[in-house]
Amino acid sequence: MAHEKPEELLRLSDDTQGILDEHDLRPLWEVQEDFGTVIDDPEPGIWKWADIERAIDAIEADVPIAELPPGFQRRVAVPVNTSLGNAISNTIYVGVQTVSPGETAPAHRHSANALRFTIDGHEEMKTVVAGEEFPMRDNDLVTTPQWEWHDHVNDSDETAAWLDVLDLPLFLDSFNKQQVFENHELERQPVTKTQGYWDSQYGRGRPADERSNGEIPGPFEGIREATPPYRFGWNEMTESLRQRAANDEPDPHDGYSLAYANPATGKEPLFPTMSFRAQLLNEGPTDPHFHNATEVYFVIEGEGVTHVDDKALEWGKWDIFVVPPDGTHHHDPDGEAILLGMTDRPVLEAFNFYAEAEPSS
Ligand code: 1HN
Repeated sequence: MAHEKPEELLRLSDDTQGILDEHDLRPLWEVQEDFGTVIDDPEPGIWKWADIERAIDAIEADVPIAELPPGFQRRVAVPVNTSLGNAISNTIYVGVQTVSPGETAPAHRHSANALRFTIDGHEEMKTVVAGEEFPMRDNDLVTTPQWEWHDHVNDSDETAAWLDVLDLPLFLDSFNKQQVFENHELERQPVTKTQGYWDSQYGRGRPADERSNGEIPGPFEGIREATPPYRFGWNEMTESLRQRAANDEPDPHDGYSLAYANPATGKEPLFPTMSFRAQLLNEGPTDPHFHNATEVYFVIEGEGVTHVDDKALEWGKWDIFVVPPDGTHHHDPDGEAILLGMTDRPVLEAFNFYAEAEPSS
């Protein structure tokens, strides 16, 4: 395979170059130019709710879930970073999904870890995970962990919308691996547990005899504890955020923030690949910093602006924005705001690659 060489690079003799070309070998002083360029870095970017809403309403009117082509069979508007083409970042994917009254997004399972953060929810809008129906009330977060069956069933009389978050690009694109995926034989998986079952296994009280599900499910192996199916109710999260704001000092970069803990470990990250925080910003601008992790934000409440290098991302309720690796950034809320912060930091930390700093000037 012959590669183009800029003129100023060291030229090998034709004989040497011929040998290298013939055997798919390249000298490092040429290869080094290509490192870090195979997958483009995402640009900082923002997707405004008003635009997302128009898109999801329009595709809902056009296509019933039942008529979607084979594949994931989800009706989703996916924010794509133009430098990437299929996701907002090269590790974390987000999308906004709708399910109309009476519809079901059919049951399946896959390699990727996922969660749902409810935008427009209802008690009778349920994500069924591992045999239990989890109601999706506004701002509830429901995990659909790796290899657990999940379907979304709208038994309410209103369209429901939520944010899907998956570690899909990390596995499929960055690692270039095939994902394992399986459709359930039924559109709706059987409900085999009563509501609250998974909380009885991983909530504040635990089975006193033995834990029922410490295993990593499916064909996977690893050293991290599997994340269980779980619902984080928004009432409890906001109450804890208020408690922090009343008693603790804010983090200079993140405000008052609360990590969603993996219920199996009691600690962040929620998934081996992704960590999530609810962040209350109410004390003016945060301090600028930069790090090599990607951050994606969903605005739960409020308005403000996040500066990333020389870009100003002006956000309001339900907007989605991305802070790419190494972008110097700080948040400047207009009064009080609450963000859902999402990061791939655990992937970097797992290999001692995470680094952050404050700008020098
Ligand atoms: C998926 O399983 C869902 O279960 C949503 O709702 C979005 C995007 C890519 C791959 C799987 C869901 C997805 C997805």
